[in-house]
Amino acid sequence: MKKKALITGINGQDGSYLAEWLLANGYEVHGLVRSEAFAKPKERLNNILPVLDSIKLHVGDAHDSIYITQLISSIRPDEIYHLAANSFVSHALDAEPAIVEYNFNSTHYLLASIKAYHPSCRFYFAGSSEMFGAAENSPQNELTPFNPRSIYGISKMAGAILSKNYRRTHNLFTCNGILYNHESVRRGLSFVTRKITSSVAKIACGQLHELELGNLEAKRDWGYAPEYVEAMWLMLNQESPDDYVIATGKLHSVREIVECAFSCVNLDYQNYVKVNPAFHRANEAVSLVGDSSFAQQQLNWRPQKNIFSIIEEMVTHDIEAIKQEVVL
Ligand code: G4F
Repeated sequence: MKKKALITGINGQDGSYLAEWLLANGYEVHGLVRSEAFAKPKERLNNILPVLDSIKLHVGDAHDSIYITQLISSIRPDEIYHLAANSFVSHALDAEPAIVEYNFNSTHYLLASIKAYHPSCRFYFAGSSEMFGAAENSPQNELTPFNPRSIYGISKMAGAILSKNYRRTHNLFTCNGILYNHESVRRGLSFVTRKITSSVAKIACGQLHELELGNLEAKRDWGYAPEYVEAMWLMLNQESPDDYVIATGKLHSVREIVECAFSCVNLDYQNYVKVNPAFHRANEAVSLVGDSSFAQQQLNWRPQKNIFSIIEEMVTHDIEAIKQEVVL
């Protein structure tokens, strides 16, 4: 019999790559999307268009407890990947209640429903390097204490602790993936790599004349999204559950990304990039970099593609999209 998986946030970057990976590995794939996605299907469902006929889509909200209970009871999935979240690291005060409420409650409802109605189901929680925040040591690994500095990081830390608690107290098979930044041609346009590659493509095609960014010296540990979703699957397919850092272990600055993207179209970034303090973030003093040795040993997972080839792929993709009149 086919294994069944449910992915919340299937239409996002990670959800769509994970759906493809699971289908290729013989799974029956169910995906949860919010009804708002259907208001802008071209934009919000674009990532899953190629697999739309092969998956079962459920329209609902992960932070509607009754709906979640019904969904889990009716599908009875073998694995749940909880990827849906408010995932932009915003520092806007008015966004805080929604981020905390959605990110924490959705995780709680899923875990509580699994415990009550389908305790053999394995659960993946999408944690984040943001949970380390102002980390005490570098690089960070699974033993590094959490010290989040953004409301997003706080909400993710709470979800990860809850998920671990259901593992220890209720014996559920739950895994927390502590993923560092991971990019691809499906990255949302507001994240810095895609903001840069889509703007470079527009500049190269004469549709834009400058690019405004925040801190060019900010550094991140950037990996490749399709590789990171394989790590999620590997986590749920071990003998026992655990938490894993998934990272490249290499730090690069926003300036290096900008330089690389502009060099793909033979332009000098200094003629186009303006620093706008509105895009600066407070509390970003620490450059987080991950140590994924535990995942390398236990899961036999390794980061492969470096960020500069990912950026080249993204610029090429975005130029092609503009030529085909896709609005970026
Ligand atoms: O691309 P970003 O917005 O990603 P961020 O905040 O690191 O968060 C991403 O990765 C986390 C870790 O995996 C996830 F938890 C989270 O959900 C998300 O996927 O920003 C990257 C860096 C930051 O240092 C930011 O300050 O780029 C810097 N930056 C500089 N100028 C900018 C800009 N970021 C954005 N979005 N826009 C700018 O103009």
